[in-house]
Amino acid sequence: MEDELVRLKSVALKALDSIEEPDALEPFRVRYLGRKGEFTLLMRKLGQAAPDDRPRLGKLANDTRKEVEGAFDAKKSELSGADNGKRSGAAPQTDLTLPGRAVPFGKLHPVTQIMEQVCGIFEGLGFAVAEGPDVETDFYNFEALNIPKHHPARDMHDTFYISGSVLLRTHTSPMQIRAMKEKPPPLRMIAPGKVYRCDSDITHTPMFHQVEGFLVDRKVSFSDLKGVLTVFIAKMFDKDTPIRFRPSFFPFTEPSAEVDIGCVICKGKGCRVCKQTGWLEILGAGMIDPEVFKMVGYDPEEYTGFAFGLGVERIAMLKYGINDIRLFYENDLRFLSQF
Ligand code: 2NM
Repeated sequence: MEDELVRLKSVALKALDSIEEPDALEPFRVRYLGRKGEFTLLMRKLGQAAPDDRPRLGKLANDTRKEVEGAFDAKKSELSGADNGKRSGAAPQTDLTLPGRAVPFGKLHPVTQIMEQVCGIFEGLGFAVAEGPDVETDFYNFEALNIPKHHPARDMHDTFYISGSVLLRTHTSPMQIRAMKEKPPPLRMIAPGKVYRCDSDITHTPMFHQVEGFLVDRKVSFSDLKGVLTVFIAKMFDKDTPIRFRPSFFPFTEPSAEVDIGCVICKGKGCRVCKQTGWLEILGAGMIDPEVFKMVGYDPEEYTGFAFGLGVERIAMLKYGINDIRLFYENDLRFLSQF
């Protein structure tokens, strides 16, 4: 009986301790202290004890019960707030001198910030901003860009297919194809947005952001492309950042080039980021292939144009010295709030 009393007391006090709402008080009282509660049930067993033990056990049972009742009353007044301030003897309730609660400010995601900066520069150069669906068809994503079925160039983009010829766009150029099909030249546009490729490591995420752009008119030349990209790089990075064009290949441009800038980390001296070359690749570009013009109904004899594309995360990583692209998408505010 003694053991049972000790156990009941500890169970009851523990249950009382975990109560945080006034509504939970009455069920506690009924269960432990009520007429048919645990204490009453235990005290009924007093009759079974040896007559000599009864007075001692009876007193112990009463004392234990009183102790729990006392704790219950204390809890009740604590939860009703009647005790506020009494303990310290000071005036109760609100401390008007406390500073107000700070409202935390959100900010734009670093990738969004860079995307807005890139678009802002091209808008300043007269480029309009195109929009289009993330879910595309084989025609807009590949066929119209001179990437026929079973062409090895399709392997460059590990495509997420939704069904047959419906897929997640692997670049933002489908928006540009749509724009060219709708409007005759002259046209200059950028297409910012999410793109998807089945690829994941420290420099690739299955979803990332691109800004692509193009300009079509009569007599557009490669020097126009160089001029526009030189201005873009001067505005995006340091004003005197070195820039170079390297021959490359894309199915939708001919000739094609990859554009490097002098390493922003080591200023061209050679470091880990630029793999000791002193240069960083940041853009792909070229003169739009006549085959693309035929697909959108432009006359390649009359018009020429240039196009370019860049990865927004890559620019953000170079600008901020971030070495793992996945940090952008872990939603860790300690990382994100730094930008
Ligand atoms: C790049 C590189 C080179 C490009 C081409 C076109 C379009 F639709 F006009 F043909 N848009 N973007 C292009 C050209 C994109 O990204 C690395």
